Amino acid sequence: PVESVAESLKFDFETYMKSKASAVNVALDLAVPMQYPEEIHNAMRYSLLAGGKRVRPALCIAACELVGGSEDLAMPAACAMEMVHTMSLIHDDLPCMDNDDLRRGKPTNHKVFGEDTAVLAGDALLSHAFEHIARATTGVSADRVLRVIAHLGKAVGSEGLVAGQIVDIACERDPTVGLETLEYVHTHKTAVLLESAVVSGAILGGASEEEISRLSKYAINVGLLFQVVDDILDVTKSSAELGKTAGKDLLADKATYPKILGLEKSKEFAEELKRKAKDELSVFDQRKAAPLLGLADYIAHRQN
Ligand code: GRG
Repeated sequence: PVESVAESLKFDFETYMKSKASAVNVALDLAVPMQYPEEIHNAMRYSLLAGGKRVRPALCIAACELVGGSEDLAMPAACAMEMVHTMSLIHDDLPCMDNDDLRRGKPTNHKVFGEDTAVLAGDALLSHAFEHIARATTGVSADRVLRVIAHLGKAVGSEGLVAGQIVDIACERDPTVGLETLEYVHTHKTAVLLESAVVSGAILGGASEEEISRLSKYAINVGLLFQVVDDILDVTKSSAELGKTAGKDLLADKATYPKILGLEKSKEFAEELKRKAKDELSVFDQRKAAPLLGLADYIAHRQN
């Protein structure tokens, strides 16, 4: 019976994620319509609608619903989170950054449209994210919308994503990188956008300062957890699929949690991050917190 309860909870979480992802996909399709000049809108839509998991939008909507708001209130901000995320992936894949050929199982944006258009597609998505929050959010006071825009701006700029990326570039192939720097990179490259998604949803839904602060800590822990699990999977996958790791050779010297802490300690650290994330949610109605609790479990236990 314990197992079947766990199974049914897992099923609920998957259903929740699928229903949010399809609502977000519809909203994204409308938010970035095909129009003149076709070349740029085609490139923006190619990556935006390429079928990511929509974790950031789901977090934004779940946080809004948790504090009493609705999906509609959060949808423009949720879409903006995915636009920013997609921009960061397009730019991260460029030859001057990670130089990747594949993303979400398809050729990367610059492989299809060329580097010039890919840079512009990222820029346009970034800019549109802010415009979309400002124009499309309805039923919320202007001061809340302004707070969301400011929070997202900080999360993307030189104190957020860009900070994480530049430190990451500086650290590439430096095996002497320590835990503190590794944590800085992951917090900034990944956790701050997840945090912005959660905090934005909470602000729009009318959360108290105490609730916002707890949700912020939840998201930072979940973001770091995401990366620690990623590092662990890299080790367990590469020993499981011998010879299939050619693409990773370039980054063989990159610092990771298992390299610094060892595999066992990395797994313990992941457990601790998951526990800390869930502890922050203990003040909420546990039934209403189920999507965010489920997301922490999903990120901790995913297999790829
Ligand atoms: C140009 C303003 C500006 C910023 C760009 C390139 C860059 C700065 C930052 C890179 C950020 C980056 C690529 C972080 C990694 C993010 C990450 C965890 C990606 C994987 O996310 P998932 O698993 O992917 O949610 P899907 O495909 O499901 O959406």
